[in-house]
Amino acid sequence: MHYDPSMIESKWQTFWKDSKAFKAFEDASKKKYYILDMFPYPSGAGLHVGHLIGYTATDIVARYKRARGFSVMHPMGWDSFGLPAEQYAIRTGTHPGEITKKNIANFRKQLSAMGFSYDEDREFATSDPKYFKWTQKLFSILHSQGLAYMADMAVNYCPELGTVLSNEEVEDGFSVEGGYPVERRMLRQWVLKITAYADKLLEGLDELDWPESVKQLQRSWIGRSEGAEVQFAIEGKNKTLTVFTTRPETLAGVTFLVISPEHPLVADLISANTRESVEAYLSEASRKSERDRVSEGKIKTGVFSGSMVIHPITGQSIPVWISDYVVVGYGFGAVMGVPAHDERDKEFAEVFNLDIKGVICPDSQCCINSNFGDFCLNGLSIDRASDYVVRYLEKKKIGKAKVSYKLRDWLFSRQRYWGEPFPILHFEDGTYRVLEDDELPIVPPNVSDYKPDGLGKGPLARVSEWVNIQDPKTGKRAMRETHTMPQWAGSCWYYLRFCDATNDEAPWSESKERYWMPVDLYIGGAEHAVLHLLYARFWHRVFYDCGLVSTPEPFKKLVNQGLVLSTSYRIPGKGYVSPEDVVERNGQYFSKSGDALLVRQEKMSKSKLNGIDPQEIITEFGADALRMYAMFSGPLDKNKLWCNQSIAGCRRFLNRLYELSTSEKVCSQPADFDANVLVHKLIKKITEDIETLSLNTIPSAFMEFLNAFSKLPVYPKESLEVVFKLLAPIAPHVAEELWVLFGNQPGIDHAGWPTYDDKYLVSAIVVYVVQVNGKVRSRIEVSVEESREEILSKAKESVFKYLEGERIKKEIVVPGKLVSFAV
Ligand code: ANZ
Repeated sequence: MHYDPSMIESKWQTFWKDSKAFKAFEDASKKKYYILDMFPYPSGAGLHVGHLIGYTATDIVARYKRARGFSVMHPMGWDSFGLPAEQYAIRTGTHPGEITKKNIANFRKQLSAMGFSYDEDREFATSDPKYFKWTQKLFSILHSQGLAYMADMAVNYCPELGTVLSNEEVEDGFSVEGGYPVERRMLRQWVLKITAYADKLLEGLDELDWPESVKQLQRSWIGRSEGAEVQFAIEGKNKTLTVFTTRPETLAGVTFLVISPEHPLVADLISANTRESVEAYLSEASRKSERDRVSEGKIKTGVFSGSMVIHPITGQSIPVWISDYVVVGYGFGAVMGVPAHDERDKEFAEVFNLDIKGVICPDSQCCINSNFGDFCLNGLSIDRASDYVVRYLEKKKIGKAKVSYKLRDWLFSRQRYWGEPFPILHFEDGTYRVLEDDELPIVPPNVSDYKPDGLGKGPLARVSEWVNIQDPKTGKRAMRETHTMPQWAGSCWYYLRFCDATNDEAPWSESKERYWMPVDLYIGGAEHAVLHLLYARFWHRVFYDCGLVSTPEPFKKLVNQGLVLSTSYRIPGKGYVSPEDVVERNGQYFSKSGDALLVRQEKMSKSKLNGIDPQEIITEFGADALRMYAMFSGPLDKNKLWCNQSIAGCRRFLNRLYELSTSEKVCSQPADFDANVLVHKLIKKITEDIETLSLNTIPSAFMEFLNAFSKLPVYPKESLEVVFKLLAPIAPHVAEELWVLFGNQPGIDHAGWPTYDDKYLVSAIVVYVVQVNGKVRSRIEVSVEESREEILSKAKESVFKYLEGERIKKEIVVPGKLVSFAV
């Protein structure tokens, strides 16, 4: 019989859908397994093959765990608020909700063509009022915990996008989304106090089964530094300047102070003759992005403020400078300049000719030049001197131990239309009120103009009848908040909503959360290493502290999938060429018009014309072949090069299996020893590969198996049924089809997972005779995979008493038979 995926695949997809084959139940008698993908933003471009790699991996594990008797939850949903839909709306005048609906329908169709085993009853979109009602509610919980506040903040404002961006959304002074210039502005914003959770977010990392690289990224993003704060009295003013230092032991080497241009004391420090130069410098600095200001290698700039401070140890007057290499939001936005021991301070001192005074001996790494009465560090090691200084500062009440974090509070306002409105009413007297549960959801009004206003208020501000209301609860005149939440809001808790997706009374119920959480395996792209994964951990930890969830961390095990690369062709200086328009001559590549082409392996993208449409692959090879190939292409967490020929190879394997299973050599006799050896070896291999997520070696294991199995005189039905079960997670359609063709009830995922019997694996064990000087002294059992070194070491151990005190002159290994020592 001939294998035709186009007939088989849609048939089984309909069957699974209609029979709700993958519905997840809170079954107390079973162990649960919650397996989650990072849900997609439903873009207009449709599903990307990059999505498919991760989604196929999770689906394999989900189907495997189901077969092993777990109660599996494998859901899918849509992260559907976001800028692209809004920008499309601006260009076309279509409501972003309409666009989103269309895109979701397309994504759903594409995913279902892959045969993924989602519990469809749990599907939701974050832009649905039924969902964001609870996002608004959760914001009010954060607010009630004192973790949401309003502040005038220097923000990253992107005029082109018409919105404020978080630090994470800005790279080198340009927006990550779209690459537009970003400038600094003051705006009144909602801010979430993630800094209050810095230590908890650090500690929580230790217990997680995550890639070390991701944990390290989060640690350095949080950036915990231990040190001290030191106060310097400003000369002639009754004020002090406080700095943060990680090197208190260098205190005697301070020859100047530097503050950031935005420091609140700048105005106090200016003198009549520095006013002009300081103001010029401040306006210059305000035009630079933060990244430009602090980047290394640039010539330091700065200006003398006009004031001096008194050095607390030496009593000397030292100048206060203003420079943009000092970061406004870090520590106190002020630095004690120790040019002898800090590179940036040294560069600064060299530009402005400031004193340099060494206080640490470069050879002994001990303190020198630091003896001033009751303050004496000379001869002390750095650590001891540091402790001494901190105690000294505390005693004199001019400083104390201090921990600083790189992490800043999270700017949570966006000036956009297509996001969650805040559940906030502002009153004329400047106060505000958080809306109560019975007032939610607050749904954005329908508008026809989504353009940003450039004033930092957001498009909602133009809808006067929506903004200006009489508060039904207080009777006061009130204005709605016109900012919206950032896209991260919806993805901060979606994994909790999946536990109880249709609950109208609460975001989730306690019992369901307790059953399903934490997520056992979470797979997604490495680009979320900090943003989404840090924000979600933050919300979750707050919920945990409020008693709303049962685990401190949401995602137990995390795997980052690698990127999919594909060959791109480019005419240097001109642009990309589609692969169809490429001609090969003697290993060289040319465009049809004869230009020599640059051939590269790059991340797949539309703009590089090297994208692959999953739908085309499915039409040509079938979803099962594509699923198999998605694993075959390489280890899950590594980048991989897309190769259509290998998909054809996967398809040929499925053809052969199908033909073999429907051939006349299929018999109903019990499997003999030879058949069992092959089958049980396969069971062991596939089971271990799925357990360890070494999914890339599964397809070749099946291919090797089939090569050997096809040589058997007959094909026992019971052996093939085991093979179908093993294949079901990877190529579920064909596995289900053959399973049913063999006379079984549909639902192979629920038919149990085969186990192997060691007695059939013995063929993989070889017995070696061990000789010493020609005499047989022992026998050892070794697996066939063992290396020569391992065999020799086992052999030596077994004849230890004959080798003791002897010199081995010769060692011989005859593979599969004999080890011989001459002593
Ligand atoms: C004196 C000193 C001497 C410093 C020395 C370093 C080396 P991390 O490790 O990143 O926490 N600093 C403090 N606040 C700053 C700000 N707002 N912008 C830029 N730099 C700032 O760095 C802490 C060190 O960075 C602090 O320790 C301070 O310089 C500087 F040999 O103080 B140090």
